[in-house]
Amino acid sequence: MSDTIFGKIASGEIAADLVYKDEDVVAFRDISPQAPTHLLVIPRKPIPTLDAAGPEDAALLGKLLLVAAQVAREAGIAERGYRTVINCNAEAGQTVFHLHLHVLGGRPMQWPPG
Ligand code: DGP
Repeated sequence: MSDTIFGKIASGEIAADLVYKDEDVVAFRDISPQAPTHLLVIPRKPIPTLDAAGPEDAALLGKLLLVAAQVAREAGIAERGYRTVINCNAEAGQTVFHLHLHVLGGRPMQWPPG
């Protein structure tokens, strides 16, 4: 298992406000929300970045997106709209090196992102 904070959340070693879990994926509320709804969807597998994912992860990456859509619907933000974001490496702002997908909603989003 990963040594990152998200690996510890996935294993249950550290608590988080979980909104979804199954054998492959966990989703929980971001500790520092950037929108009224800000969820994180992570694989249990400790893939450090999107760049480190390989063809063997294709089904898992697809599942992350489907879980993101499910938790967005359950959070009540799907109809108005929401944004999914994966920050990859330092220049994109990645700070936790366990792959995670942000689900942000509940307010209008700007484009392009800053
Ligand atoms: P990123 O910048 O893409 O690596 O996003 C990391 C996010 O993780 C950031 O929005 C804050 C969140 N975060 C960091 N530590 C914790 C934690 O211990 N618990 C929870 N729930 N979220 C965390």
